[in-house]
Amino acid sequence: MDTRQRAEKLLKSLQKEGLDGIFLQKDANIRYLSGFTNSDSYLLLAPEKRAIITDSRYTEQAEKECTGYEVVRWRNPYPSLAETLLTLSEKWGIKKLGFEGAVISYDLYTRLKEALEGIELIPASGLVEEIRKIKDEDEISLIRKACDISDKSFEELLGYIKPGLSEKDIEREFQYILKKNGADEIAFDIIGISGVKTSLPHGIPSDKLIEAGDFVTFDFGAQVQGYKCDMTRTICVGKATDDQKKIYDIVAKSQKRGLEAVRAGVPGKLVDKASRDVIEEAGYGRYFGTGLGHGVGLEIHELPFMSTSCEEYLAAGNVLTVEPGIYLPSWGGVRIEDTVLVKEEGCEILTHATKKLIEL
Ligand SMILES: [Mn+2]
Repeated sequence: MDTRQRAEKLLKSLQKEGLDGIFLQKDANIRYLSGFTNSDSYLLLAPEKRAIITDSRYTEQAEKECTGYEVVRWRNPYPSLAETLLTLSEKWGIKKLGFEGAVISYDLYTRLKEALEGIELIPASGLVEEIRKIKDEDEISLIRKACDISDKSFEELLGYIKPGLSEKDIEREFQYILKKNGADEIAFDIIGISGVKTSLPHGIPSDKLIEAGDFVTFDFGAQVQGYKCDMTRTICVGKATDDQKKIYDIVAKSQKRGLEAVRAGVPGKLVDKASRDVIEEAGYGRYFGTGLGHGVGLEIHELPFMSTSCEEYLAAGNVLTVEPGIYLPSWGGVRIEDTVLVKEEGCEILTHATKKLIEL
């Protein structure tokens, strides 16, 4: 799907909402609709009209990247953003303008409200995100590539890990390996934590040294042309104890059940339940505090979500994570996470690193 087709889809949503146009600030939405790969810019869209509003740092780039868009430069010596928006809206005949209430600051909203006389500002968050939930072939192939790079890089990293290195040493090496293997960027800050710190679902790598017997959890992903992979593996440095094996096996079984439950037409909360039941039946339900998974694409966390309360039905073309975990304070934790593509009859797992407990 090219950016013009994506814009057409959004225009249909605007029509349904009774809007004449929409003003966007979220980078991922702007990239999706226009191909613009940088930041700090805005997009204005109305029937037959599309503009990127940016400043002199990005105008040349936007002109090259955003086919079909008028590139409007604002900031010194040109008028303020609010005035720019007013001029365009009047020219394009916009009376009801949607904006991302969940994204723009109160300050910007206040400035726009003051300046846009005669134009109704209507909160309309999530319209682009709703379209982005279903990935097209091009998007899937980029996510696939990001997943392949992530798998390959993890395999390579395993040869580097040994007791005496710090979490930060390993994080730095991992970033290097991911980029060397073709990642444009790291999809998000790598979580590479060890020992008792593995009970922190989003722990931060520190100077802590890896010790023999430590669990080490890696939550990581490559990014390719904006598209992300999100995966987690927990390994043991040295021989795992019976307790470590026991917790690992419960999470692995839970993750497998979750994967088996993913398919189009199932509400997210049922997939969450299939996976969560395994952990609850083993008596660790209270140590699995997160939802089971989330959509992934241009953003690391996007629609749809899978948690105990998600009524939304999965659809073919969703790309999701399945990531149960058990986190035992002051002891440690295990999380196993794959990125998967939802299909009519099940799912395709896009991350392939082994889920057997690795004992280095
Ligand atoms: Mn995740």
